[in-house]
Amino acid sequence: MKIGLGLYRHMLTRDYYDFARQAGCTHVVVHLVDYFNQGPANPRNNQPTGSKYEPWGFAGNPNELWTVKELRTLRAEIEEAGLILAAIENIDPAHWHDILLDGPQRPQQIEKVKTIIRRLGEAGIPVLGYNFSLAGVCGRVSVPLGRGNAVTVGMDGPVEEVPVPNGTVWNMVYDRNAPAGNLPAISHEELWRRLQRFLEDVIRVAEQSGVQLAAHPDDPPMPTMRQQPRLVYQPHMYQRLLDLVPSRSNALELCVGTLAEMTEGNIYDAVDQYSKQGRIAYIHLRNVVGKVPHYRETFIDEGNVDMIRILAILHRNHFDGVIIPDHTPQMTCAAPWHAGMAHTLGFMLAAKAVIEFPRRRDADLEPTTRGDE
Ligand SMILES: [Mn+2]
Repeated sequence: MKIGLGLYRHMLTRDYYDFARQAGCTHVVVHLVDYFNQGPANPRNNQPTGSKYEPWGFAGNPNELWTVKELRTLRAEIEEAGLILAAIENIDPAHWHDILLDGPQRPQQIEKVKTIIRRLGEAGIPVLGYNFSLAGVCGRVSVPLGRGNAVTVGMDGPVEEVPVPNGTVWNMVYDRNAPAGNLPAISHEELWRRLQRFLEDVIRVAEQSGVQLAAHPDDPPMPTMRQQPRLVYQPHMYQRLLDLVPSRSNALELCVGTLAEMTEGNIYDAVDQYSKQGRIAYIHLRNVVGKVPHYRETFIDEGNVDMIRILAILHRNHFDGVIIPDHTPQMTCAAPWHAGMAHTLGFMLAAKAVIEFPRRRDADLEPTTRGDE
């Protein structure tokens, strides 16, 4: 396993790359979509939070796709800092809203996504993470209920199914001039049909480009949010996604925290099941207490999930991909995001050392004192 750090768009600077190296990372996962763009309820020093029903921010320019030159420059800057660019996480709603919504621009947007995938391949970036979700991350609250009064996010019970307004998808506004009204509710089967069509349309290009598409589960994993169905809200639903299109390019961005929030199954079986199949592109690591709709995110070393056990399962199943911290509670200091990440990465490094070199550890623990007797 390899340890990495996820960086938001405004963090793509040498200082953040150096921070990642200093904290022990070899890899980074990069968000090129600026989730925070003009979003008043979405401060930049945290994970994108929004509020229960407010969007994160505004989507990007529909006519500007990331260029090969941009992607190559990004990769070169990251490599110059001694790191490897493991993945780009998420597609801008500006480029694929009508794929999610089955709207009139779908055919053109399929071509856009194919272009994005080809360009990633040309730039030598092996993974594109995505989230096939209409309502996106929503319905959560930020509360100072973490250890030591840390501000953390979670759900404090069932939320009102406030519909998604027209012009918004996946928590971002892609059309400020959309007509008044809301997205019509659709069925779960219709959402699966849209995903299947999407994967069938782009998977050959992904294969030819050497790029894996990596699906994040729905966070929070409720059956519906804002009157829209969720795709992967129980652990077994990931298998349906994999089985839809059997290809190495149809892979998972497996989020341990989100899976642990689900009401069915158990997290250890889920991690075992999916890592055994070799279909995990990379992993989000996060701990949590409770399950939807009553849960909150915790620090890595507390919460309901035995993280050492998770990492041991991944090691046993020969997972050799990248693991990044997902989110952490905000630590009370001048740099809450940095502190939370450094704390999580320190834990991950120690766990990895113990799991990957158990014999060395045992040998060190036993004989030394005996010689001094
Ligand atoms: Mn995640």
